Amino acid sequence: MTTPPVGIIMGSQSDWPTMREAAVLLDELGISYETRIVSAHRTPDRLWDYGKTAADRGLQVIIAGAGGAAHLPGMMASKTRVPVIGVPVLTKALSGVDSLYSILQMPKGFPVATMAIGAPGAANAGLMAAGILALQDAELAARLDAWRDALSASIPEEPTDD
Ligand code: RP5
Repeated sequence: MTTPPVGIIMGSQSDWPTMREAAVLLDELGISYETRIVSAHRTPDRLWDYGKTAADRGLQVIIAGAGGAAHLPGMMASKTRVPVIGVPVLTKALSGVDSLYSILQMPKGFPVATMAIGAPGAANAGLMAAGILALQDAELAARLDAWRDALSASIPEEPTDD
């Protein structure tokens, strides 16, 4: 089976409603991806195996989402040179600020491109992955430009009362 360019990984099934927003964007832009539940704490061996094989399998970008003690994106970045985009999942206890700080403050040497908390961050992760892949893919670049133009065109110039 051919490896898609993007891997979307998440710490739990409960992260999927958020991470699906990244998948929706990749679908819209015609980018294939795989999805996996990979928990830093509950399935550490799965995390290690995924990171160890990511580059050789041909993954080009990993989008990693987790909530709370959100160690998945950072640990994945420590295990592979494949760029990791981190998505802090919204939490009940601390509104996702715990997730954000867990992902954001990486030590020098192991970067994670950290997005906003929650669904907007997941959607932007999809767009960020598209932008990275578009550097080497002119057709994708054109689709991404068209997507951005359509978004701009959808914004009205004046507010209404409705
Ligand atoms: C994290 O704990 C997951 O990424 C998830 O955001 C959070 C809660 O997981 P569940 O208890 O819903 O499985 O590891």
